[in-house]
Amino acid sequence: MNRSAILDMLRSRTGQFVSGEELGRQLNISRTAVSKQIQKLRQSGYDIESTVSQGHRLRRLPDLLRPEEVCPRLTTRILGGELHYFTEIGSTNDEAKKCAVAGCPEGTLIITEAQQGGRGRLSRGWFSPMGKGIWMSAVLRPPFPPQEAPKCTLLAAVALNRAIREVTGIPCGIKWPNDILCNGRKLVGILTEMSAEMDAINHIVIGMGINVNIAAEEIPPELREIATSIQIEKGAPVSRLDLLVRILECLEELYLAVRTGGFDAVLSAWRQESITLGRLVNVIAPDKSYQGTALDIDGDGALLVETAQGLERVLAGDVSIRPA
Ligand code: BT5
Repeated sequence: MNRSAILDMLRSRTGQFVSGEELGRQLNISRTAVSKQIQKLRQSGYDIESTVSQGHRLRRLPDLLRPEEVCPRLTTRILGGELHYFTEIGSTNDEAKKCAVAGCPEGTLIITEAQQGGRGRLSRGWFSPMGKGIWMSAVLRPPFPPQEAPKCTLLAAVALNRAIREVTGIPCGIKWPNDILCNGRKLVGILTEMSAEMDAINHIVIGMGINVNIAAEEIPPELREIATSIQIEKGAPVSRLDLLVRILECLEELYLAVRTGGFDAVLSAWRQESITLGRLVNVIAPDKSYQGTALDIDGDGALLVETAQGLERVLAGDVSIRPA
C-alpha cells in the first residue's frame, strides 16, 4: 500500500528528487519507513537514486511488467482482471494450471520476468531470459466443446501477430500451428493446454513466449539458427509494456468475437496472416513424416497438405517450411 503510493509519487515526478520528509508526510509514515519501502522498490527493479540531502528520485520509468505498471494501462474487461506477477518462476503455464484448478477467475494472467523451466510442446525447453521477453499465460474458461480447443492456439497466434505488427512494424507471420516467425526465425511460441470433461472444458491455459529485447549474442548457440527477437528484427529495443497491453487487447477482442460468433473470423484472419499456406512443407506427425504443399486449414484448424499420395490432414505435429 505505502509502497505503491511512494511509487506513484516518484513516478509523477520522474527524474526529480522528492525528499523523504515529503514522502513520509504525505503517507503519514516515518522517513525510516519510507527508506525501507524505497529499498524494496529498488530490489524489485526500479531504478531509484537516493541521497541524504535531496531524497529519492526515479531515474527513469522502468520497462517492468509489474501489476503497478500493467494494470493502469489495461482496457480489457476479462484479461488481467487478476494478475499474478513473478520476478522468476519455473513455468507460467504450470502456475496458471494451479490457479485454474484452485478456481481463479477467467482471464487471470500469470506474468514473469524470467522462467527457469519454460516449456514448449512435448516437454521441450523454452529459453526465457530475465526482463527480455514477455513470458505469460492466460486462463480461459470458454463455453465451447473440447474439440474446439486447438483453435485457441490459432486465435492466440492471430492476436499476437496482429499486435506485434502494429506495435513494431516488423514483417512477421504465422507458421502452423503455434509459431510466429520473422525472416524464417522463431519470434513467438504458443503452448495451449487444456483440462476438460467429455463434453465441456474446465479451463484452457494459453502460454505465450515472445522474444522482445534479446540481443543476437544473448541467444544460446543452439538456438541461433532458429530463433530471433523483435529487437534483432527491428534493430532497436521496444517497450514490453506497450506490446503487452496491445497483445491483451487483441487477444480479448478476438476471444469475445469467437464466444459470440464462432471461429470463422479467426480462421480467415489466420489464413491471411499465415506464412505456411501455399508453401512446400516437411511434416513430422506423431505417426509418420512426409512432404507436401500446405493448401489450407479446415474448420477444425487442421492443416491440409497435398502429398504425392493424396491429401493429408495434420492435427498435431511439427511442420517446417522448405526454402523456396
Ligand atoms: C513452443 O513449443 O513454441 C511453445 C513455447 C511456449 C512458451 C511459453 S512462455 C510462457 C508459457 N510458459 C511456459 O512454460 N511455456 C509458455 P515448440 O513448438 O515445442 O518449440 C520449442 C522449441 O523452440 C525448442 O525445442 C527450441 O528448439 C526452440 N526454442 C526454445 N526457446 C526458444 C525461444 N526463446 N525462441 C525461439 N525458439 C526457442
